[in-house]
Order: sequence, then structure tokens, then C-alpha cells
Amino acid sequence: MNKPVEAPAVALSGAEAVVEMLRAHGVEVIFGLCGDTSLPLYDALARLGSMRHILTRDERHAAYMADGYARLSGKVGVCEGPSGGGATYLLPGLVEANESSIPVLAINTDVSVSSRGKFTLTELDQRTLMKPLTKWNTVLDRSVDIPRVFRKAFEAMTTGRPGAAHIALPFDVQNGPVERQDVWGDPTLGSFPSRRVAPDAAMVELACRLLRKAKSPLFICGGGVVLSGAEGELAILSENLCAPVATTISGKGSIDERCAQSVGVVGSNGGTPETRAVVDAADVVVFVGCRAGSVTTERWRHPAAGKARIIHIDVDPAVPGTNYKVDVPLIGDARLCLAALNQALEGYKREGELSFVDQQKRAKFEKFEALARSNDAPIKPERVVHELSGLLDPDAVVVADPGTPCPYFSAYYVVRGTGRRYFSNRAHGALGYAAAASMGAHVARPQVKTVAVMGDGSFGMCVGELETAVRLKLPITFVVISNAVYGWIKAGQKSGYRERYFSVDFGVTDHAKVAEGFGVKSWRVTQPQELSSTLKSALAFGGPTLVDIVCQPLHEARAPVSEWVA
Ligand SMILES: Cc1ncc(C[n+]2csc(CCOP(=O)(O)OP(=O)(O)O)c2C)c(N)n1
Repeated sequence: MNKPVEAPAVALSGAEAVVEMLRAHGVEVIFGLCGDTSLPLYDALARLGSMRHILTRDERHAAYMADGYARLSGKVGVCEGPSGGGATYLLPGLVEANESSIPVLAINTDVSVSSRGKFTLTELDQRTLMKPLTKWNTVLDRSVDIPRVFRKAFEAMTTGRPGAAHIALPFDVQNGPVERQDVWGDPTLGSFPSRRVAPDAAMVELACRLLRKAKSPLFICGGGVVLSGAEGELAILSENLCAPVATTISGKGSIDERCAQSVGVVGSNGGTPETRAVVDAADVVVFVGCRAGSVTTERWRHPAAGKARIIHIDVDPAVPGTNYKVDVPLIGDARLCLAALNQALEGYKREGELSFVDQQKRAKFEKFEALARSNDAPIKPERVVHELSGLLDPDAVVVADPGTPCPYFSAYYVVRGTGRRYFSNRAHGALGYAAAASMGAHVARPQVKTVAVMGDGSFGMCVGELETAVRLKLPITFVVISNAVYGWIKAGQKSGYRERYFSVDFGVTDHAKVAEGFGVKSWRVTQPQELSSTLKSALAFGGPTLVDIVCQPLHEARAPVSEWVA
């Protein structure tokens, strides 16, 4: 009897297996920067040709691009860099994504397993470094573990509360064999949220009881609403309850900000006395996908503890009850939780009206518009928001850096429509995020206009990446709020330290000239009357553009930042 001939096991190299595992999870693009330890990975990427690689000029920006890409595509963003400095430079983007519940997978190649502990150049304990910054991380020791490790990383990133993952990929692991049959993945784990969890029916019932009794219910929505695509369920519920909907900065996009229920952003950054008044008037507050952190709640003063009953919806069971005594915790995916409330409240319509919200919004925007019309130079930040708002289509994506852009655009840039149209890096608020994040956003959603707004402090931390925008011909408009100062900190010295200004001013840079050197079409604007036509030209141009706007410094402006207003 003939023995069946066993087909020879077909092996891939570890590096090839990595590329195939990414592909199996639906990855189409990787942002990154090369290094000695990455040579096998780059060779596999080159030979397999199945993935777009976007070469960046700094690993920080590779991670920020992956973050912006994930926020706009709903898919895992992937970035890579080499060992040592490549790992330490990827870190800022990874921690921002993780804390903002954005699935970013970072791969740092590493020195060979066989070279460990021998004072090898760039050797670093990547496992310990990345552990507190990620939802899941590991260092590979054997190439045969690659498929299992990548499956685990995608599962960790996109289930439950989404987050970042890190994999260290040693040089010799990239060269070792992996059986082809082991290389498989579930593509549904490449998007988020990938496994939605529904809430406990008994808790839904309790929440409904509280909502039926509420005299002035209010929703405060965080980033979780947009992450889970819960905008439709939120609209139905808030309409039936005739309840105002406020958002955090990351929650912008939960509701069309033109509609009657929308309050706008609340909290110490982007909130105003008018939006705070709406929070203070509530007797039942429903936090949705929101951690009720220090900024949103103005250090847990609005809402004040014990003043309102609290329903807290979050996918992470550790969130409700952390900062407020919660009457009803609803644990689950935001969309499923709101859908369950809609189902349980079917046919219910609360008698109520939204005139107080309307009145407060009018008061807020009257003050804003008075400043936005000003022809003073240096140009007021209000004027910048006003002119850009008038020129951008509703589907445009605006990315704001910390400093002047974040509070001003959060407060006064009215998001028309729902979903991700505006974002800022609110977990760590590191300067220099917006430019790279806007590039990732554009790669994910190339059909719409993308604008990055940054301070000149941020410009100094991201300027090198303008070369990437030029090389890739990305039609992004970069707006620089130019005031030659770390204005946010100077404003803090003004309000809290009796104007004892110390080490916050820096020299004037012509950012337009710098950008021209990179090949970016650029303008410098000093007069408010020139702003509209210049922005219009910049937005219409088919490649990267930069508008350097000489602005009123933040410490002299009327920023929507509650500590300074007080
Ligand atoms: C990486 C990093 N370092 C320091 C800070 C602290 N910080 C917050 S806002 C700010 C000033 C921002 O200056 P700029 O970008 O010029 O904007 P402006 O406030 O002047 O509008 C600083 C230094 C930070 N957020 N990120």
C-alpha cells in the first residue's frame, strides 16, 4: 500500500508572516520610519507589495498618523519604527491613542534575541517601556508565535474599550520560519468596536424609571458615542426625552450642533458660562461614553456631586462610579445601550421644551460674534474660527492642537452633521499632534477637505512632517496661530501667578517662509480683512497649503477656558 505523500510544509519568513497577518486583519496602510533592525520587515513589505507604506520623518508622527487614520476609518491604525530611539519616539502617539480609546498597533523592530544582554546598540526593554502605555503588549522571542501574537493584539485593540497595542519584533524573529497554515486572522477584528456588548436588561429598566421621572435630563457625551456610531440612537432618545445634549471635546460629532438639543462643548476647555448653566440646571445627567474627567466636569464641580442623579453608560465597567456616585451604571457598547433605552421607552414622549438651551446658546454666540467681527490686528482667534467656519463644507475634518486652537474650535466651530468631523488629542494634549493626525485622517477619508490648526509652539514640534505632506501631495491646509509665545502657559501665569511671566515667550518665525522651503504653498496674514480670501485660496488649492496667521496672544484673548474667565 502506498503511503500518502505529505505535502511539504510551506514556510514564510517571520517578516512575511507579519505582513500577511496585518493583511488578514484588513490592514491596507502602515505609517513608519526605517532602521537597521527593520531591514527584513521592509524587504518583506517590498516583495509582497500588498500594503501601502507611508514613510514619515519622525516616529511620533507615524503614531499620530495611525491615530488620525484610525479615528476616521474606523479601522486599526498601524505604525512601525526601529529599535531604541524608534521605540522611544513612537511612544507619545501610542499613549495618546491608548488613553483616547483608539486602536493603534505599533511595531518596533528590535535587536536579535541572540544578541540580548551584550550591550548591543539600541537594546532596550521594550516590554517594560510600553506596558503602562498600551492595552496589550509583548516582545516576540520566536517566529512561530507571530500569528498568535498578532491575533491577540487585534482582539485586544478592538474589543471592550478600544486601545493601543505594541509588539516588539526582533531581527532574528523576522528571519525565522512560520508555517503558512498558521497565518490566518479574523478581519472583523481589524475594525472597532469589533464585539459589541449589550447592557443588563434590569439596569436598562432602572435607567428608564429614572428618565421617566426626570424634570430636566441632560446627556453629556464623550468620545464613546462617535467611536461606537451611536449618533442615530442618541438623536432618537434625546428627541423623545426632549433632553439637551452636551459633549466633551472628543464627543463633538455625537450630535449635529445646529439642532435644538445641542448644547455644545462643556467643561473647562471649550465650555463657557452659558454651557455650564445648562449642566447646572439638570436633575438627571446621563454620561455616555465619557469618563467624567477633570476637564469635562471642571474638576467635578459641574455637575456638582449630589446635585443630579447620574446614569452612566460606558463599555468599561471601571468608569461609572469612579468620579460620581452613580444611580444607574449601564455597562455596554454606547450604541447598544442607547438602543436598549429607546426600545424600553418606546412610545414615551416627555413633555418639555428647550428654550433655556436656546437662550444660553444665543448668549454664547452673541459674545463670540462681537469679537469675531473685530478688525483689530493682531487678529483675534474668534475671527479665525469664524472665517474658517464660513468657508469649510460640513463634511470637512478639522484637527486642533492644544493652545489656542483647542478651546476656540471646540467652543465655536459648529459641527454640522454627526460622526468624526473634528478632533483633538485630549488624553495627553501634547503639542504638535494635529499636523500628523490630519495626514492620517486624510489618508482615511481623502474625499473631504482636512484642516489642521496649530499654535506656533506646535508648529515647532511637527514642522519636519511638512516634507511628508509635500512628497505625498496631500491637499491639507495647515493653519498656524502665530503669537510667538507658549500662550496657554502665559495665560496661566497671568490668571494664577499675578502676571509673573517667566520663560514663555519665544522669537517670531515667519512660518509661511519656512513652509515655502518645504514646497508648501503658503501665506502670512496680518490683517483680518485679508483672512477670508487667503483662507479661501488655501482651501481650494490642490496640494498642501499653510496659512500663518499673526494672532492676538492667548493670554490677552477671551478664551473659553474657565480658569481664566474666573
Ligand atoms: C509636548 C508638550 N509640551 C508641553 C506642553 C504644555 N503646554 C500646553 S499648552 C502650551 C503652550 C502652547 O503654545 P502654542 O502652541 O504656541 O499655542 P498658544 O498657546 O500660544 O496658542 C504648552 C507648552 C504640552 N501640552 N505638550
